[in-house]
Amino acid sequence: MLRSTPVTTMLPVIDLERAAPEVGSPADADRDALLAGLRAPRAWIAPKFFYDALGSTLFDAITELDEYYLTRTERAILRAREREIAAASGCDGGTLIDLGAGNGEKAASLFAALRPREYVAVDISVDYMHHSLEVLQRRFPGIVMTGIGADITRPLVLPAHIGRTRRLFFYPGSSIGNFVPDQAQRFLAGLGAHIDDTGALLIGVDLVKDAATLQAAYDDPLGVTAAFNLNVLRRLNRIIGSDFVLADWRHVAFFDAAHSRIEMHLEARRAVCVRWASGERRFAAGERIHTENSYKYPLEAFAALLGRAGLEQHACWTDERQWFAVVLARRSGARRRSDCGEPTPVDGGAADQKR
Ligand code: AVJ
Repeated sequence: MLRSTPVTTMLPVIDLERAAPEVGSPADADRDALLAGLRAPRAWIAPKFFYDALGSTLFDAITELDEYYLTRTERAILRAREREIAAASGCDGGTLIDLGAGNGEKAASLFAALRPREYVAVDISVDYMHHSLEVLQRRFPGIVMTGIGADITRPLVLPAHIGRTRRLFFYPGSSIGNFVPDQAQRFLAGLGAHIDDTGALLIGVDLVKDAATLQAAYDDPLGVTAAFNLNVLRRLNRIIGSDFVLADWRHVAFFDAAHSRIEMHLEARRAVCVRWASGERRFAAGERIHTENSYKYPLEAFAALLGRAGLEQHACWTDERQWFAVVLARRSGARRRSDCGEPTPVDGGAADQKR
């Protein structure tokens, strides 16, 4: 890749994942976790492994699908409510921290309304992010930008130069749904530790709805989600040197109402034996590898989860169908800054839940 423009050399992109390749590094932890998952009686792969360069591109393609309502619905909410969101979040002149930034477009669409002084993009796919951030920096030369390559499922470490007040953590897309509720609580509490009374969290949450709509969003007829799911096996082959044959596996996705989550799996089409340097695993025909949970919350359940994490819902915006919610949270008991002001009351629709 050509990295010779002036912007590139000035734009700090810090790769925490590759910073320390010695024993005990994130790469080793990843390999260990993958092997443990493969050897488990019910095999599993953590969803963060979806996002190599191709996986991130396939995810972007998913967001274009008619069936995948999440991204489009969230975008519509953010667009329609950006003024209220800006007023309620009080990020003006502060630091916008984008967790799982991807190409940064979602955050960028809020720059004009939020008016951050600083933008920090955090994403596990650092190569993918690097290019996007260069493009963004050229479009918004007035905003100080930093890219951080980091696995947000690990405790977040922010470089010392990142602003401490008026931080707005932005965690869109319902990525919180990848965590089981206990993990989600710990993750949110961890974010709370980086937020003072002037800070907030703006988070996207996919809401419970009819199973057919949910199912279609994760099993599209074009097969993009299937490709996204199967791509994780290519990734595995590279990371642990395994010999998965993609044609031996099939994409499976369904809504588990009891857990209120979509589950994605890869199912063996026939009996297969997968080998890697230090071992092997036999899969019977029909046996599955669990690759993702995507939790869907009732609004009240999500507010309760925030509460258990030491945060509280400050405002919430949803679409007409109540399919998706954008929630603004603060630390519980945070003293309101005098210049923050009340969020603009939203016009009375049943879709708006405010504290
Ligand atoms: C990026 C985690 C929000 O769960 O909807 C999309 C990932 N998986 N299609 C989601 C995903 C299958 C997505 N998140």
